[in-house]
Amino acid sequence: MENKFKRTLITTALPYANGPVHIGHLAGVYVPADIYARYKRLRGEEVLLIGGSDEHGVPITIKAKNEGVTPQDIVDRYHSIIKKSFEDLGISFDVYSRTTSSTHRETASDFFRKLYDKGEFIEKTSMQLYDEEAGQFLADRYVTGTCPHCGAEGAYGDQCEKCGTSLNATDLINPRSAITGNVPVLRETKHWYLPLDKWEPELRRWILEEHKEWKPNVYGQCKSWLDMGLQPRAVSRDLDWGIPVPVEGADGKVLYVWFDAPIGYISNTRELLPDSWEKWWKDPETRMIHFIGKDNIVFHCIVFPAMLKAEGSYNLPDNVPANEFLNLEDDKISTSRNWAVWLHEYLQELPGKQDVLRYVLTANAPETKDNNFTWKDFQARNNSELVAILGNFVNRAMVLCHKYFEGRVPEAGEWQEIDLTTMQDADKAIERMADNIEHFHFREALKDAMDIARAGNKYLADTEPWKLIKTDEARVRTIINLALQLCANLAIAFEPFTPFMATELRRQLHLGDPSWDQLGNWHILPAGAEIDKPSLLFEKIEDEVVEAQVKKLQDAKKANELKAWEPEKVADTIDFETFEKLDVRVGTVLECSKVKKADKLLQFRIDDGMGGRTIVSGIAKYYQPEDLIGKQVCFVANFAPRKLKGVESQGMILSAVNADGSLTVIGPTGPVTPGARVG
Ligand code: B3M
Ligand code: ZN
Repeated sequence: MENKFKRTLITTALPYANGPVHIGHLAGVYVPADIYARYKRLRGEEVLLIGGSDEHGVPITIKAKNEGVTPQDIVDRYHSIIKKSFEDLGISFDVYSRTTSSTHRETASDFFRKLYDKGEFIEKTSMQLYDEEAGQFLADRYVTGTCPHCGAEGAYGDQCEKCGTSLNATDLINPRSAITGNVPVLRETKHWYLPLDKWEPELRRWILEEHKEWKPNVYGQCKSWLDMGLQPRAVSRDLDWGIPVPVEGADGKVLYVWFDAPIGYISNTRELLPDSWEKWWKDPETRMIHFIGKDNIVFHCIVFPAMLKAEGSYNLPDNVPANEFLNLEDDKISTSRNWAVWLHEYLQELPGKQDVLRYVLTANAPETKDNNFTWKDFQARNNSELVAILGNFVNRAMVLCHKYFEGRVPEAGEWQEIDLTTMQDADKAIERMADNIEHFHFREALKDAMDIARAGNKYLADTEPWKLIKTDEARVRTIINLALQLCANLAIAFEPFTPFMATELRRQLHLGDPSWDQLGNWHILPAGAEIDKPSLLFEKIEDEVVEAQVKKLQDAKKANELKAWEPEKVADTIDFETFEKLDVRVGTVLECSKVKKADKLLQFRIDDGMGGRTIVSGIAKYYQPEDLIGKQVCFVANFAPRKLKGVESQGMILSAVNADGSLTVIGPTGPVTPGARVG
């Protein structure tokens, strides 16, 4: 840490309490923040890890309305799911609170009031859509209509999901209120705006000149916002869910969710440390780091800093190491399509595998570009890295110690060259790891940690103590001593990444609670000290386990497609004569076989009561030939014959097209004489 700082305040984006958290949130924000916090603690530095749920905003009210419950019910439900799942994954928050807490309400209110009293806001009136029957202004998401760009129906007041264009609610053609379905009217409303333009020159200097070290994706996004020019931004909304605007004449108005949410970081620090929170926010020797995803960059690098500047007594963040997005099985994670791995479900379905998830998400962290999570990779990283490299090395070293030296750390003799090179390799990895963590390169840092285990495996393979034991026990003492010292180093190095394993390994080695400084200490386990019999740190993950997870995703995709299905529009009306032209009959399938060189086609011989006929039908994907032999089917008997793959088809077998596109053959519900007409 740079010397000018004494302590680090780490904040993590407050997840919206309108759903559980998924692996995308974890990889982008919570796992890296936790690695950083654990590392700092291990170094003995003063650090706080702040988290909490974001419980305001329109989506929460919409979800509540759809479910017929109150917004409070929604946030109570998801706050507890989220909080518990973070705890179970070992995210080591010093505080995890919520924006509906009384401390937050007071802190956010006071903050607004201070800016108001200082004259930092401008008041503006504008025309907004209003639902007269519901008696309320309509948030953008509460208005739907036709997209003015692509003509799609059901576009929202802030965005058309069909063409992706962002919209203003007043741009929609034929706008409707989502509450009553009525046509909204325009009505004048007053709001408070933070003039970001006023802060633009200072923000430019602060970011573009003084923080060139920020990650290129973060710096670049800030630069393009600044280059476009900043505009005043409304910090209040007409809504009945949120923190009331604490000034007179603001009935029915609440703080905009993006105004109160970042203040949540302050409130939660205050809730944890009512008497000493200020030093964490105002002492220039405190370094503040915001961990967020890329969609939150502008709020954390421009809007919140402008708020803090307007207030005047707070520090600005020193860094905002925002990450890109994580995809799942090569597809964008989507809450509405249920294309996600939900943390609370993972913890239930793969119990005891917290470290594996933490490891895989770190190894695939979307640090510089979008990255991808697949269950196959999850399995491979577990089996060929955690089990085969890390677990295997530790296990071998400890087993050998028990086999040859009764589970006591043998005394090392004089180091030989290979011992010294191994130590040097490990020392270098340790040094790189610290540097990488300090610079938020957690993916690289994890590789460095793994390199210590790699060095250990190589050491055992090169020295072959199991052969040497017959001829040179003294040398074997030295080798096992060093191997165990490497294990102890691994127990420290992995604490930020896989804390459950690290705790277990420290316990097995009777290591106590060593600090980061002990890394590179090759005498950390004293000779003669006892160690436990090793129990496996990681287990192999079998195919069935990941196959079940992939199937779960595919099922979700299917269910989603079905939800989106609508029956085809009914065709134009016809008269009886036209109907009568269609000659549909019932027949019995006598033979059925696949058509050669045509994977879609089945060939039927049908008893049609008229001497039989051959029909070819494109249903091979949905039926095995033997499924249909003996069954009765309906077919169009006067369909003009045509050749399919060289076979003449004399009619058409009727089938229904299901929502997922599959076909089901249509037949009578009871026995029918072959050749009978349907009508
Ligand atoms: N709840 C947005 C999000 O989850 C928002 C973050 C607030 S951080 C102060 O993407
Ligand atoms: Zn559109």
